[in-house]
Amino acid sequence: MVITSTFARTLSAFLPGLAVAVLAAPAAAAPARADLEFEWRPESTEVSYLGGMGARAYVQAVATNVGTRAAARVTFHFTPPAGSTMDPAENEQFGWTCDTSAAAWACTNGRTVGPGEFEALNLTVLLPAGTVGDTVTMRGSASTATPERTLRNNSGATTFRYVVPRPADITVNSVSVVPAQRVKANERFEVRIELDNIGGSPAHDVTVRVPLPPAVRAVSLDPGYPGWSCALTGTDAEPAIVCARDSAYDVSQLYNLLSLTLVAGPGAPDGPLTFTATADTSSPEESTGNNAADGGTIYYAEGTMSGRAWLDNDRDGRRDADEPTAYGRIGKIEFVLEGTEPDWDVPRGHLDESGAYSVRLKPGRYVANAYPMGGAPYEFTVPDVGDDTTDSDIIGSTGDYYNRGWSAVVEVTDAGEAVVDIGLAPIA
Ligand SMILES: [Ca+2]
Ligand SMILES: [Ca+2]
Ligand SMILES: [Ca+2]
Ligand SMILES: [Ca+2]
Repeated sequence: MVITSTFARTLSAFLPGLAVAVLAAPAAAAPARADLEFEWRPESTEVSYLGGMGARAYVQAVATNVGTRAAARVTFHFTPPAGSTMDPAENEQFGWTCDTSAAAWACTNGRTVGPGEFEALNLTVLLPAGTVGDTVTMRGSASTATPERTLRNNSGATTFRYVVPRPADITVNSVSVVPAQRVKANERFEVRIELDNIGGSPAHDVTVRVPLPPAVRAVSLDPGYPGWSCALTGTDAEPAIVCARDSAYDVSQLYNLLSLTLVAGPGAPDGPLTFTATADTSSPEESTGNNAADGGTIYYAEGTMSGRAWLDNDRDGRRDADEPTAYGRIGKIEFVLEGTEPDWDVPRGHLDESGAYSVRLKPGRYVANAYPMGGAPYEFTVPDVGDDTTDSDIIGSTGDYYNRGWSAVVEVTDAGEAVVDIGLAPIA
C-alpha cells in the first residue's frame, strides 16, 4: 500500500496520533519528492527549406510537477539543431530569462512549481536553410533545484521538417498622409506606406512606386527606414518616386514602412491630394490584387491680401514717412469675389495700430472694399501715384456719407501675396 504524503497530511489533521504513527513507519511513508515531467507540445514544425523568417518553428515546452513536493527554480534546457537561433527578448516580457550563448540553451523564470502544477514556455526557433524532406531534431529537458523522485521523465525530443514554402505575397497594407488635412503650399507632409510579405517565401527585387500628383515634389528621398533606396523616376510630366528593397524582402519583416517627405504647391488643386503606392516583385506571388493602396490629405490652397492704410495729409497720393496711420479711420475692409455681392461671411480685414492689415484668402479674383468711419472728414486720395509700395490702390468710391472705396480686381493666387493700399486724404 502506498500512502501519499497528501494523504498522510490529511490524516495528521484529524488523527495526529495515527499520522505520527504512519509517518514514523518507513516502509509505508514515501518521502515527499518533486518530480518534473517534460513534454513537447509542437505547434508549427514545418519550416521553409529556404531558411530565413519562413523557417520559424513554434513549439511549447511543458514541465509538470507530478511529484509530491514543490520544485524550486524550474529551468528548461534545449539542444537545438545546429545553426538555429532564438530571440531571448521574445520571452523576456513573460518573465523568462534565456541564455543562448552556448550550444545548449537554458530558460528559467525562477519560479517554484508546486505538486500538480506546470510551467510552459513558448519557443520560436529559427532554423537554418535545409533540404526539402529532411527532418531535424531538437531535444529539451526540465530541471529543478529540488531533488527529484526520478529523472527518467525529464526530457524529450521534437522534430522539424523542411518543406517547400508558399510563394511570396507582397501587400501594400495602407498609405497614409500626415497631416491628414490642411496641407498648404510648401508645407511638408509625410506619405507613409505600410507593406508586408504575407506569403511564405522571400520576395526578390521588390519595388514600391508612388507617382507624384501635379505640383507635388520630394523634399528628400530618404525613406526613413533601413533597407530601402528611393529615387526619382518617370518623366517631368509624370514624375514618380520608386523605392527599391536593398535585399530580398523576407516574410514578417521588422521594418515594413516607407516614409516619404514631400511638399505640394503652390498651385496644387484645392481639395483631396491622393497618393497611390504600387508594389512589385520579380518573385511569383500568391496574389497581385493586394499590391496597391492609396491614401491622401486635403490640400488647402490659400493666398494673402495685405496692405497699409494711411492719412495722405499733403494729398499727393504718396505715403510719406511722416504721414500717420489711418488706424481708427477705417471701419472694415472686405474682399469680394469678382462678380459677386458681399455675403454675411465675406472675408474681412482690420487695421492694426500701424495701419496694416493682412488676410488669408482662397485663390480667386477679388475686389477690396474699404469703409471709412461714418462721417469722417476724409476722402480716398488719388490712386496709383508713383511706386506701388507707397501709393493708394483705391480707384473709386461712392463719396457719400457712408463712403465706400473699391480697388481694381486683384488676383489672389495660391501662396501668393496681393497688396491693396488705402490712402485717405483730408477733405479740402
Ligand atoms: Ca522527473
Ligand atoms: Ca501580392
Ligand atoms: Ca503723401
Ligand atoms: Ca500699392
